[in-house]
Amino acid sequence: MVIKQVNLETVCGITSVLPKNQKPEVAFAGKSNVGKSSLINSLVNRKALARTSSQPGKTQTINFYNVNETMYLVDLPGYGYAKVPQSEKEKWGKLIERYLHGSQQLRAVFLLIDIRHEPGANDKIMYEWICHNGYEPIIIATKLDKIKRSQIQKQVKLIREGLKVRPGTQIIPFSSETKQGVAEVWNLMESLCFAEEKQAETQDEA
Ligand SMILES: Nc1nc2c(ncn2[C@@H]2O[C@H](COP(=O)(O)OP(=O)(O)O)[C@@H](O)[C@H]2O)c(=O)[nH]1
Ligand SMILES: [Mg+2]
Repeated sequence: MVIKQVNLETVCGITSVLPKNQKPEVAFAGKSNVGKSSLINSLVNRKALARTSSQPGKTQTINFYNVNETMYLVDLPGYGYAKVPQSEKEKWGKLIERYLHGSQQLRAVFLLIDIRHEPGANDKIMYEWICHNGYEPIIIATKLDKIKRSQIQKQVKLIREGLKVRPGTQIIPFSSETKQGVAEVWNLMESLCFAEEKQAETQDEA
């Protein structure tokens, strides 16, 4: 997709009313520091639209980025930040649950996992939780530039087995440094968000 315009349209905290958007949404989940903000910046070709930081746990809101007035990229709160009290974690959990359960426009959920590491307990919980809400998570294995090419298959297998992914689950290696995977993620997002429109167009043309 050619990015003509992108803006942070809605920011929701634990007490917010979630927006009833009229355009398709895709959401991104993952542990703090996994590279979620960097991924969103890469996808929309901006350096600092979504804040990136080496201080994890700061952006505890659901952020809706409007892309070209045609769809939304939805940044979910990062989990696994140890310094946060349990009561806060539960509130974020409820907020994410409220969103996954309530969105009428959510077409896909991407779960980000650092390609260098085996998925942790929270990653497994998140994976199951997304499935439980009726979505088939697509895995993005981040920070691809940090491993050798020869390690990729082994690490992907580690993620596949660690999360016990459902058969047919896609795992896309990705790097915000080299932009590897950007085109693949966009192809997927476009087919998930606009497949019906495309079909209608082809029918019109015929
Ligand atoms: N080498 C490398 N570093 C990355 C990549 N993605 C994110 N980072 C770094 O990881 C840290 C956390 O990234 P951020 O996007 O803020 O993670 P978030 O907490 O999931 O939003 C930052 O220092 C980023 O520069 C990547 O693909 N490659
Ligand atoms: Mg972030």
